[in-house]
Amino acid sequence: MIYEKNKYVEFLHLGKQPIANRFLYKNELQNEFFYNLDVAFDINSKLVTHTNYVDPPLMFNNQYAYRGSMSATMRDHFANASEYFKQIFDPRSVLEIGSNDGVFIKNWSIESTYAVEPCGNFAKETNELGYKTYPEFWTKDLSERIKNEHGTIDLIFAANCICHIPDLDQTFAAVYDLLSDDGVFIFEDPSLAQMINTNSYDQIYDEHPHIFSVIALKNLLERNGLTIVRVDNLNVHGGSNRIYAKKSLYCTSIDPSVYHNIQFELILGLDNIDTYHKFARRVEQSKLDLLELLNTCKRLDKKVISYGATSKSTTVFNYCGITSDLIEYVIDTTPEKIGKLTPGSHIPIKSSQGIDIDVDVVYLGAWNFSSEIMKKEASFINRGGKFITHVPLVKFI
Ligand code: JHZ
Repeated sequence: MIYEKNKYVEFLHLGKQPIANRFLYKNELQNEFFYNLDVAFDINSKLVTHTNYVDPPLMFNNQYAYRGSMSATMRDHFANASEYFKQIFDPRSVLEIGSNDGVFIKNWSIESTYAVEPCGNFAKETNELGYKTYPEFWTKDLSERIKNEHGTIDLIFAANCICHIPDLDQTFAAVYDLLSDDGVFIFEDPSLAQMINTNSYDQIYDEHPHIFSVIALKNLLERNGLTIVRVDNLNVHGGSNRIYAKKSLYCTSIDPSVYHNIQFELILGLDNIDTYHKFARRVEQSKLDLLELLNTCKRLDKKVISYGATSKSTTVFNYCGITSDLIEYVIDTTPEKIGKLTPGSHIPIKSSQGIDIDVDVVYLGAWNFSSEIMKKEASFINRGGKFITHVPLVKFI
């Protein structure tokens, strides 16, 4: 960890974990990479962060499998967000950090939108669509080059990206350099408050070295000249926060949502290590409960599969020791995942054309899309099929 070693307290150990989005063919299993996933609370900044960070190129490279546009929920989410930002900020130029397959930038004009995406497969795709995409990690050096080529930027956006970057000080300093003086930096990531409240420990995996509270972000942004001016609580990805930050020197007003979110987090105890020790105990219980439920299904000879080959389920399967013994296969719509095996647990992934008729029980790996999935899979429910989730508690739904 890059934060001061003697000032953090480890509270959660999620065991040996693989690269969450590295889906493998059978012949690739031999040299699979594993690391210890341990989580700590930084006493100074109040940041929840891993004790060791996986080297980013091991996760984000030409074979990156996660496509943001695979769900209607997220396509609509980014279309609505774009409309809204146009209305209230009317930016002359836009830059997205971590543009993935272009699910956000596709709502903006090619002429004044730039993107940064270290996964070469996706950078190529959005460059071919006409969006100038830098196939690199976000660094100070890159932000200086972009400024020299295109000038300062009015709206810098990032969704599910900032919490992926180990060095937050460098990240925020690079944003500061490129942002226009009256520009806005907007980013959204899973909310620590929601994770703690709903026991969704599977938000923690290699790609999420930090899970953000507003309290920690305030500390980290302020030491880099940026002030949080507004916070929106979003439903997506199991509960996320959208943070609006401006240059402190030019910021004239702060929305009450910032104060309200910080008060809420203080009431939850997110500034206090005891909260995290209690959370760790609930995570252990969640593992026991899920294993008991899946073992009961097995004893009753029920056919159990999983829905969505998610990064989140990589954490659950490897932490709980779930293999194809308990979950026969996983279904997913992403072409890059189909025909491969899940990381570490090596459960086969099949294409999703509805849930097969002989399936009795479906574990929701993509529990964050449960409404979309339930609607799509109404016939499974109608014929008596059952979904299982572990969020907030292990249960049938
Ligand atoms: P989903 C990824 O996490 C990784 P994951 C990343 N680190 C991150 O931060 C979050 O996203 C935002 C499939 N699916 O979005 C598509 C169906 O098959 O929960 C996806 O593979 N049918 C960048 O991987 C998966 O489920 C469907 O009907 O935990 C969902 O993955 C739907 C709705 C989804 O993210």
